Amino acid sequence: MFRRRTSALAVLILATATLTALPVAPAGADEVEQVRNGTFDNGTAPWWTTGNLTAAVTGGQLCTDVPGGTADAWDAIVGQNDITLAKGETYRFSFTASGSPAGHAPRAVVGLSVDPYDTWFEARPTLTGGDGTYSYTFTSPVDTAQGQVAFQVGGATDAWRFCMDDISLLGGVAPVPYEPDTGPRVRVNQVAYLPAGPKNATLVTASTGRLAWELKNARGSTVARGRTVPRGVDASSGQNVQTIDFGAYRGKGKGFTLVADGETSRPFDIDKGAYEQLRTDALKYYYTQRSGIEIRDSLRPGYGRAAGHLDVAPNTGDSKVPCQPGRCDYTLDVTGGWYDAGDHGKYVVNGGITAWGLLSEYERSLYARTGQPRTLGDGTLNIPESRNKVPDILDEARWELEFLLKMQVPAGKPLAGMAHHKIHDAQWTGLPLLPSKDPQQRELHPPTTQATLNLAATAAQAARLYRPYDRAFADRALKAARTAWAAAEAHPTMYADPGDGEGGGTYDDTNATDEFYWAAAELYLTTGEKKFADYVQHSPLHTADIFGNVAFDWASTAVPARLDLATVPSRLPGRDAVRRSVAKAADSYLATLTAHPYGLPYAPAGNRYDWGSNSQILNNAVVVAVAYDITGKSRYRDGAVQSMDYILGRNALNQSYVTGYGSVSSQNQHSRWYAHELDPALPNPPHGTLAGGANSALQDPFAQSKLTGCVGQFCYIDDIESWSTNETAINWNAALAWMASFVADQG
Ligand code: 9MR
Repeated sequence: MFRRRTSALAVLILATATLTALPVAPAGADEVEQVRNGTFDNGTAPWWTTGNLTAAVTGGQLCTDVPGGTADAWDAIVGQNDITLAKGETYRFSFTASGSPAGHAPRAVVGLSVDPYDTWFEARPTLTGGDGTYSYTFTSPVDTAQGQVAFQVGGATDAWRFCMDDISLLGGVAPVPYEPDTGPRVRVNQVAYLPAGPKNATLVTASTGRLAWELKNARGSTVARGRTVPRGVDASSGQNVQTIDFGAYRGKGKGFTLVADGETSRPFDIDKGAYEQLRTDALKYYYTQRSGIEIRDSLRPGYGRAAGHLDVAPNTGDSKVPCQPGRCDYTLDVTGGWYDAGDHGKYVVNGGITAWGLLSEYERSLYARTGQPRTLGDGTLNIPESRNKVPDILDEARWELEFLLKMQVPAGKPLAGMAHHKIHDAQWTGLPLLPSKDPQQRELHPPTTQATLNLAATAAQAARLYRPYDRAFADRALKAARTAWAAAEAHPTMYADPGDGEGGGTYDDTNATDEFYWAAAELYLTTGEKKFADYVQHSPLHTADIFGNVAFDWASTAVPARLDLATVPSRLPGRDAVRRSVAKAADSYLATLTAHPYGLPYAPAGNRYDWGSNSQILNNAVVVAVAYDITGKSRYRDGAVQSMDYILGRNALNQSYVTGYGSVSSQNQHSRWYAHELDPALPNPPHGTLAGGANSALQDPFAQSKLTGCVGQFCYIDDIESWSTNETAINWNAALAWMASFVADQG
């Protein structure tokens, strides 16, 4: 499970006030359960452990092997945070537990989950080999939403096994149900529609009959009117909705509103200027994600910070990073690259798909009918490399590419040519934490086939795109790509361990067929060599329908291969069929969009929005946009453009997911350095930062405490604690940048 905030909790828990443990009192009928998933029916989340424990559900209980030889009880903990307690309320704390061998007496604690870790109740039952049930009552001395229930199982000389079940904290007051403020019921793209583009809105209403709508300009004069189309109950929001199509209006201007059913929408422009700005901002995002370089305040006012993970204390630094203990006998200089997201990790598969996103945005500008290379040219992004005669988007992508190349195992070492999967902290750190202040040991994790092929694919793509600007780099990249390809062929099934999630994400994936197809495609497009053409044509993915509910993401990279084979000039036999397959896929995303009353090309199975759904929506839109680039048919251009509406405000929450765009936008994305919500001295994320978006699985406790039971689009909250719905990530912004550039290119 995902443990983002455990390390700060693994420190000493101070016993400040031990309250009376009374004999069991009967629970009142109206008492409220404060513990979530205390019966482990849904895995172990949101329970966390210290790094020396691995919790798993066995026989319906949470069990863990506790290592021997720790000094104190709090050296090994299983706990749950975000427990709400009310001052003066009496609680009954109960659980079932067993220990093997018998005789261990762990500390069962209710206390504060953050510094100074006050203890409000503790018990130390001596466990028997079989299940014992323990029950206590105590009165809370505080009001808090930062309570914690914890089992401190450390301090024993010998290893033992601890199991627990039916953890309950009954009492107090019911949490106030969370009601998002969704504002006016007319939902529009709060940023801008294109004057000659599609213009659609969604009205939330109890009405089932057609209603009148009016489009008003900034002075309040009605400039267009019409009637709504009832659409019934929308599965993705659970609401009765109607749609409004005002695409016939071709005027231009700022501050329009749409009025229907007595409600006035948030204002919007009809103009493409905002997309020019977004094209730039979505790419400028990467500079402040950079590792290993000082961020200059003169280039990003308000965002200047010291370089992260160079060898300046308290950083352990990325210039001599060892493998996880016992995994290799060398260290690597893996400085540079972008931090993945709100954490300080750097992951090759996600770095790879992100580098592809930026390189593909650039490559599109060279070949697409509406492409404009100068909009991505030198001097566009205000980065240290601006004015070096290389397009800024290539300079920015190179910051990551150089890092990816450093992750390759050197010649002469075991698995030479493979790429390490990731490098990150040994333990999860808390928030906020500037990159330069991270004290954790950094570690390389074992090489994987997927990471190696991500390196091969992007280095091969880089070789053709940087050649006009830097021949030596192009040669070096191509050589690394070939080496990586050969290494992956020799080790075709070396996958990341799904359990390797302490201190960083796992990015595990048990299928590399798509990465092989992608790397072969990029190597072919760069070299034209028959060996790679043959590989592409014999890949089972070459003719398969690879366009699912989610066209592509970090784990599934066949579509990037198909898109590049369809658009980058080559002599590939059967290229027309490749191009037709993209248009066919786009038709199916368009069918989804047309059927959707919020107009998005995304209808996940079972209405289960996925982690990073906003990027998945945008990636599906990329396929539709490429179909336009290939065919010139306006239905694809319009569908791709319309997909932006959801991201920018035409959604059930009536908010834009891009910071600084729209009158209400995400501001508090989970990040250790844009942590303004936790520390007013730190900034919010920069304008142009995309939030992950609705995620039905609600993996983080904060989202669970607010959103349990949410329907589709409502599974999102703009709070820094919600890492599963509201993180920022490099791959997500790449999808935004690509689409912003496409829309800005449409006149
Ligand atoms: O974006 C990733 C998502 O697809 C996965 O389901 C999730 C769990 O593995 O991880 C997400 O990526 C996170 C990564 O593991 C660590 N850095 C932050 C990333 C965004 O949340």
